[in-house]
Amino acid sequence: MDEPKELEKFDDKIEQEIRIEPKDWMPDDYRKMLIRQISQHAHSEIVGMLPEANWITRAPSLRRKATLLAKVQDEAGHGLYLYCAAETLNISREEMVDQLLSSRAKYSSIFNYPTLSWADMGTIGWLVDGAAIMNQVPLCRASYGPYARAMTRICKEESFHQRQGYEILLTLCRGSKEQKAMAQDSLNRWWWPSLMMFGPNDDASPHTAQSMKWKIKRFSNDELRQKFVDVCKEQADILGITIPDPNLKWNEERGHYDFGEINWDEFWNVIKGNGPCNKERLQARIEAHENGAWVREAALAHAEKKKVLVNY
Ligand code: BYC
Repeated sequence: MDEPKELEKFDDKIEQEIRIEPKDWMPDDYRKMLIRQISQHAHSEIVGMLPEANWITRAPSLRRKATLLAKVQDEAGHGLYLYCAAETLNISREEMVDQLLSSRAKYSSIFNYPTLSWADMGTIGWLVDGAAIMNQVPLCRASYGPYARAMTRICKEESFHQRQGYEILLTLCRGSKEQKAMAQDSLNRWWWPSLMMFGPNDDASPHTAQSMKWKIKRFSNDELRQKFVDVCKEQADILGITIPDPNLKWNEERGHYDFGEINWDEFWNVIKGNGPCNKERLQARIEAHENGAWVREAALAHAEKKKVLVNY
């Protein structure tokens, strides 16, 4: 089939909500858009293990330690499903990892902030995993099959993560005055960076319009951010802590909460590599990659040996 006919068939599938699969013809730009988003999503899961890993040895009880350990392991799993989904688009794992380690690929801005207290484990689960769910549930309907299927499983686990985080905060908020103050301090530090997870405002987002046309993204950055604010306000009220935004007010006419202006200078600064922990996070990944070289070499040698045995 010539290209215009292939394109027509592709557009038709998108229109009719028929999933695009790895062996199907797809426009180059669709492939590039997916590789960009899925690989950066995978990097976010992997780098996202670092802030919480910081607290595994200091979790306050065996139950908390086991749960946090399991959560951090889940994030590794998410990274792996997503790298596999991206590999179906004809990019190798090595190339994606190289893009991350050489700062040519991004990962979520949120993981460049430090985890200073135990309450941060609760806040990350509540807000960071909460924002992730808000963004990722619609991605279960993304037009590219392998991405959508990976997201279905990831969302189930994220939902558990969100609840474990909220439960940590509920315990702190119902505890001593000092514990509640720790929860409030944590919310103060994580609230605005969590809103930044949804990306720039729609009018400053170069990819949203095309991504929505191709039904990769189903909602815009601002639509998802608004839904998140609406849900979190109610949840903060139950915890009895205050979202640090004096402009957060119910707007009867819109049926949503109005909220204050995000500090976009801070957002772009973090994305450019100048956030509080960017250098530390990247260094940790570079060291993990270098220290893991022997595992990759051993696995390859083992695979070669098996090939020889099979051929023998
Ligand atoms: N941080 O045109 P836009 C998790 C970049 S991990 C950094 O709106 P798009 C978890 C954007 O990439 C969850 N960069 O782009 C893990 C683009 O740059 P490039 C991570 C950002 O793609 C461990 C430029 O800004 N979730 O749940 O249409 C523990 C313009 O943006 C950010 C995902 O990855 C940001 N916040 O929309 C706990 C979800 N925002 O690529 C939890 C999948 C924007 O042109 N990704 N940029 O160089 C998406 O849904 C979309 O890619 C985004 C951005 C909404 C993030």
